[in-house]
Amino acid sequence: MSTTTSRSHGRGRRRLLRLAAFVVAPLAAITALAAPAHADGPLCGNARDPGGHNVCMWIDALGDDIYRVHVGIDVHMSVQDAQAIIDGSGGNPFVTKIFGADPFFDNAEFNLGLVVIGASQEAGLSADFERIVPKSWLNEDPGPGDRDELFARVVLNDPRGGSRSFRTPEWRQQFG
Ligand SMILES: [Ca+2]
Ligand SMILES: [Ca+2]
Repeated sequence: MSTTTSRSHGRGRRRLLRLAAFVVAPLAAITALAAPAHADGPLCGNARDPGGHNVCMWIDALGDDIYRVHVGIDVHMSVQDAQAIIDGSGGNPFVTKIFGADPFFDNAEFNLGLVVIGASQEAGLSADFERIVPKSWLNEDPGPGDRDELFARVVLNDPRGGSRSFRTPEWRQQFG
């Protein structure tokens, strides 16, 4: 990723999203609040679109070789546009997929499910995605001692026409 990539805790954004979560998805919100923070915090970036969006990824170890993969995104727009996209898409305009990064070809590994989505004046269109997976799913370079590089691609399909694609920075960790 470019030099504008940075690690950030993004507390303001998360707080906002959790407020929205209680309105639209109370069970999911409780799960999200209980999630332990990764030692390094969320890995966030918006290199290609500074000011236009922010997209974050993090992976928490839950024990017994089980991990929680989480992606959060804010796409800045008016609250009216955000609500129109949510309503027009039937509640989920996003497709969020985890990839293993490699020199020649990035392999698609698995999709994440929507946890919560919301429209707000402050953040525009916001959503969180999550999946709990075994460690083997994150071991995208299975050679002995090979470190793994994972990132998320979030595609926003606007029901009024067009789509946009967002990419997180790479999460680098050895999963096996
Ligand atoms: Ca790799
Ligand atoms: Ca590996």
